[in-house]
Amino acid sequence: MIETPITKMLGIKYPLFQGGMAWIADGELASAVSNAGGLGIIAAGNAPKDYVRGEIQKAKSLTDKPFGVNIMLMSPYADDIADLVVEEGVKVVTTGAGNPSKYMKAWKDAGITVIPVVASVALAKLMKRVGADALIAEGGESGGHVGELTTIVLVPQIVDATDLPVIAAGGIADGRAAAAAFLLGAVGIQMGTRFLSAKECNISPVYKEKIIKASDLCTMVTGKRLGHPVRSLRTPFSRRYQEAEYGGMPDDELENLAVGALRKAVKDGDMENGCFLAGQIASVVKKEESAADIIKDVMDGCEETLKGAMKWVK
Ligand code: TUI
Repeated sequence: MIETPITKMLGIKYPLFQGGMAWIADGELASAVSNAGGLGIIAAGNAPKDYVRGEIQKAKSLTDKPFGVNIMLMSPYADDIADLVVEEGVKVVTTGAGNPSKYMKAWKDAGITVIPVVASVALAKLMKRVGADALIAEGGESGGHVGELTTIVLVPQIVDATDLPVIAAGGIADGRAAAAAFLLGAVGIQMGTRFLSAKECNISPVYKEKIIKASDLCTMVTGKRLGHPVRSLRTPFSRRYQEAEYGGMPDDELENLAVGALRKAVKDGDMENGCFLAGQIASVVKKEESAADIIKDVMDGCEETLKGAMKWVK
């Protein structure tokens, strides 16, 4: 059993979060993770308020355990979702792809536990000042929108930057990597890519198959030119995007190329036009299994690795 400040703060059994993956992390996946003792998180992504409200209500009907909502701050609906979490009495909010300072007072007044994703020491310090309860330090190995630093470099620096509990994310899909995160000073882990293979994860079978068959060099980062680097599987779409990016396509045309691409991957498994977000650790994901089995495998492996870590110490 691994108990840390984050299990105590949130009232959860395991210090393990499921990442807020846009169009993927719905009420069903989040409630399955929460029922299994982790923290399930519904992703608001770019979705409007009514869609997210529906997923929150679904999760409430499927679990009596705590769950969270992730707010993607670049979304045109971010302000609406910021209100929604207060209206719906959501207990935990995580944020990504931006600075959530302007919402902090309203969330804290509503008694919400706020855990922003940070990819730099400066944002970590700012989040401490504006009242964050904990931080998620997400390295660039992760899928989706990525920062500059890797997890092994970022986590200890975020741990040292404030006295807040830190959850490590990016490149973690098994017990070995989870144990490494604890050794870096994290008190919890967040996984996205590993949960893509969960039975309760409602993505196209093509997407799941691509993750299970992925190899070590299967992802790439596109979007740097527009200032929004995104890690995804190498597919005909991502290669075409990369060619356009470095071939001088005008910015507005390049932006249009990506419109709706996440949805096309998740719902239709469309390899030509869909963007299949995934972390570099995808090749470690070997089979489809329940969220509960994933959590048990990672936490058992983590304990075993941590106990075994003493074997070189004389
Ligand atoms: O947000 C994510 N991952 C995401 S968001 C997303 S949807 C999207 N679609 C198209 C373009 C871009 C995004 C898919 N995946 N992870 C959390 C995360 N946040 N990673 C890095 C950051 C981050 C980066 C810079 C957070 C804050 C930040 O600085 C903001 C500032 O203003 O200082």
